[in-house]
Amino acid sequence: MVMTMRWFGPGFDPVTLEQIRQVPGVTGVISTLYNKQPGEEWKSEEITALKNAVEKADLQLSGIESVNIHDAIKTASPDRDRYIATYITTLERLGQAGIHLVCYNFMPVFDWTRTELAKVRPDGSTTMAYDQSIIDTIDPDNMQALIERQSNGFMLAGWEPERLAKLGELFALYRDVDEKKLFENLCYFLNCIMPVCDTYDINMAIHPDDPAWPVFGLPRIVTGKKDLLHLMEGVKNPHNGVTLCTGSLGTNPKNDIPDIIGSLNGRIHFAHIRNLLHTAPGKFEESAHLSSDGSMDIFAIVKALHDIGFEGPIRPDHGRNIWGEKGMPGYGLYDRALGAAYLNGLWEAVEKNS
Ligand SMILES: [Mn+2]
Repeated sequence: MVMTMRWFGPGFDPVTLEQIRQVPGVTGVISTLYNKQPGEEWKSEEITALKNAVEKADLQLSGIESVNIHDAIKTASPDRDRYIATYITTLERLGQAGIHLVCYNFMPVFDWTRTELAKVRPDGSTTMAYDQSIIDTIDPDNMQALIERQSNGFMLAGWEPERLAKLGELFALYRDVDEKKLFENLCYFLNCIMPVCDTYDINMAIHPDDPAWPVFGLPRIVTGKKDLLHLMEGVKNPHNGVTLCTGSLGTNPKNDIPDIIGSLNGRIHFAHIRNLLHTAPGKFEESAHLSSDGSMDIFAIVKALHDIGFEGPIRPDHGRNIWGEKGMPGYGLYDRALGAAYLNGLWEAVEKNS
């Protein structure tokens, strides 16, 4: 595996590449052109500038998270082919720049959802938390405001105000899109982009839905083993793969993550590892990465990845804000660095014992 951290780019991320470079064992970053709207074309110069900035700091650009997918593609609007053509152009340019991994999601309207972005834990750290009983009382119109209020002033991935300003129109687009249609639209998109992925050896890695159940009545199609295997069968090309995100799949305690890892048979292209503490059904908070701090067995997850011979990028996913850091929720430096060190330690132990 290749240990990486997510980096949002200059002007957006208060964490610097120089800081990331000093985290032991981290050799790459996962980044994006953070100012790009879904459906916008990425220019070659912009991609090269990002890559050069990363390499100048003696790190590798190990993949892109994300190239976001326009709602026209997710809903099969009449203009979807135009947006798919733009997506293919962007993939071509990423391929030409030597990028071989693209993470994306196929969630309607809302990306990841939390009800609290700075819940205070008993140790004084703050973390992101989710409570379905709160979501059940919230008007989706108020969701953007709820997230923005707690964002420490940062723009958060997937919560672009420009896009969500038209929430009513967005919901209307999805009115007739059920799970079956959403799945068909995903397969249509993947079949269109597989040729360019084959040409440039680009692994597409779908991010599971977070949380792993329908929110605000919108369909979800990437929630567990059955869905993932269904999608791998739906488009058999090995470039159609998965981002194994333990924090998203793990929102449903019934998801057996080591078993999912074993079943995906070489189709995991990227891994996000973090831990959650389940406090009640539909209620959880993001804990430290350490197994004993949450509800997941992180050792078993790392071992399962090692056992399948996983060679792709791993990143410590969300961390808490600790030591007074006023970081982007989930993406402060310190706790993610601790996470990377812990995951590297587990990996070394598994490796030396095998
Ligand atoms: Mn994730």
